[in-house]
Amino acid sequence: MPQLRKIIHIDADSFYASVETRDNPELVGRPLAVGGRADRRGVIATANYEARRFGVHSAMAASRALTLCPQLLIIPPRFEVYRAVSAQFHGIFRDYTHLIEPLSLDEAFLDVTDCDQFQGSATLIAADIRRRVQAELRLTVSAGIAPNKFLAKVASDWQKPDGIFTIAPEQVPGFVLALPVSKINGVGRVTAEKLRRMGVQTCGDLQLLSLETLVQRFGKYGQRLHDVARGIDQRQVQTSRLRKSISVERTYAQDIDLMPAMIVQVDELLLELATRFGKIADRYFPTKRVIKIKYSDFTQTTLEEAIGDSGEPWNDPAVFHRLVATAWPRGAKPVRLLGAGLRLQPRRAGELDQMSLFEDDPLEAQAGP
Ligand code: DCP
Ligand code: MG
Repeated sequence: MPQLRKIIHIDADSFYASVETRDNPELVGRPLAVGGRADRRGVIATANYEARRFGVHSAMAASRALTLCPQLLIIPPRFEVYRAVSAQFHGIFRDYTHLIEPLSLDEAFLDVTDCDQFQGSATLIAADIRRRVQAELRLTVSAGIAPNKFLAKVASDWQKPDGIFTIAPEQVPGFVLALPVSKINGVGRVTAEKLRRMGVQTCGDLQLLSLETLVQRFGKYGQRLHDVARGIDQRQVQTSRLRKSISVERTYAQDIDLMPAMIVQVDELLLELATRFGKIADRYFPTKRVIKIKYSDFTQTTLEEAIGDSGEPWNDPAVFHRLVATAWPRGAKPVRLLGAGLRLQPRRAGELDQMSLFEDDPLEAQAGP
């Protein structure tokens, strides 16, 4: 029997938007989104709950959001502020535990198994964290409390926004029975549809499939499905994580449809990639070069190629140019986004990178010219 842990998952409510309303109170009550400009093909990073009522959501084109909600106010992101707020969240978390795993700027797992405040009640600890975030930062975060990471994350979403929800160990078997499989991290539209065709909609249904069947249909992920269907998740809260890749990408205001223009853009991406990689080059070496292309119709393709030992530098522009020239004809349509990246290996076994999540903010990469 594995030791039961006490895990809290914290997730700020409509994070970027809440920070903006906090700092600009006249925006309270208005439908608001943070994102790029509609006339520059911007994308919505997040919307407040007023805007969500109109169907506006993250990753939606800003132009589409304005169609759904014409009075929507879209403001540009202020990443430095969100990063500073995130650091303040972590300052509060550290008063309860040092076992903190950040998932993004506004989301983290906390392992409070060994925290003895509030007689060790994880629910009371989470309530206290929520109280302090409200009092000190004037923001709301939702909290989920459970014996493992999988369930804690489900729980934080359960009463969102401004919610708190606990799944006690003895409630786990009952709770998972009716839990839709779409709530499982990693089950996207495709897997959910595949499961639905197998007659599976809830974790209860999923429990009826044997491990053999699941592994046969889903490969390695089958074991994971078998576990989480029963509310089992042994993953530890990881205070630091290994970086596997690094990349930069840009969405363009105007589609690019000529190879010379793409080459110019790739060179710009390489300069930025070199700066970013430079900060971690003492700990990681690149094993592959990667090019990502998103076409005007939003289909995308990636091409990666191992870096040989012929001695040319990883950022040899000629090689990246060739990758783009090889990948582009697959879609042969105008290009709205280009990305360049590297797959990485740690130089020493066990090398960890504390800051990876913060350097890798995908949104930052989205702020196009
Ligand atoms: N974000 C983004 N693009 C996405 C998803 C998120 O830029 N596709 C950014 C903006 C969000 C922040 O990350 O404010 C946190 O993401 P969440 O998924 O936690 O969304 P929110 O905090 O905005 O809303 P919720 O209340 O649902 O947690
Ligand atoms: Mg959030």
